[in-house]
Amino acid sequence: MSDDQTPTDSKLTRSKRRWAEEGKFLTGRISRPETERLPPGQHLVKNWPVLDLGQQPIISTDTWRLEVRGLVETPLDLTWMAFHALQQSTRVTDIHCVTTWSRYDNKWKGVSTRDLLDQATPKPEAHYVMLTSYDGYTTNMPLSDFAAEDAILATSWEGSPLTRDHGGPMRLVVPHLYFWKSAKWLRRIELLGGDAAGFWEKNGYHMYGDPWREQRYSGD
Ligand SMILES: Nc1nc2c(c(=O)[nH]1)N[C@H]1C(S)=C(S)[C@@H](COP(=O)(O)O)O[C@H]1N2
Ligand SMILES: [Mo]
Repeated sequence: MSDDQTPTDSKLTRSKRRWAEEGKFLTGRISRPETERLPPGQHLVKNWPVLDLGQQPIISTDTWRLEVRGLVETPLDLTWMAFHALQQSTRVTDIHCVTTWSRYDNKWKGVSTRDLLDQATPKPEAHYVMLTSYDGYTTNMPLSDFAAEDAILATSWEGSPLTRDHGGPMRLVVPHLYFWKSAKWLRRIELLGGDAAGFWEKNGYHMYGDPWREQRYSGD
């Protein structure tokens, strides 16, 4: 064995290092070089477009509730006050909408999905979530994506309360998936054993929706 055949330079180590650099075998969030910040087929916008089904519910924070249900040890019914008593966090994330616009560096404040899940304690058999909003909108994703480090239940954007047109008083933000997964006016989080299609997923959109793999439509 020559001197350069140290464990850090074996063939396997080198390919493992390359796989790590390429994010191979990873699911969910992959860190990428700055030059690849814009996913394929996307263009950058400075404004923030509004997209929804056309019904923007008016929800007073007095009557607002967030329910966590399904495969959890402790089902939750949180009032606005109880939600604000949880650990508050900030995240700065990019938005990638399936209609091809992206917007960089959005500053959110709210409760990280991890901190919320800690309160509910998912059962081991929980693998997916179904999200239901006050306008009747639904969307689905794996629990591990919902629990991603940068996912947040946001009540504030750029230092001001989240406006109603963008999902106020509270919306989900899951930055590493297309923005249709980020439910506005979120009301209910249900933990499930298996995947089930939400609104757009039943209407031709991809079940997972990774912008980096251009998973726009169910055939992609
Ligand atoms: N409750 C609800 N959430 C929703 C939607 C909706 O119609 N209802 N539309 C989704 C889609 S398709 C997109 S692109 C984003 C748009 O969020 P924005 O209007 O804040 O840009 O919200 C997502 N979340
Ligand atoms: Mo969208």
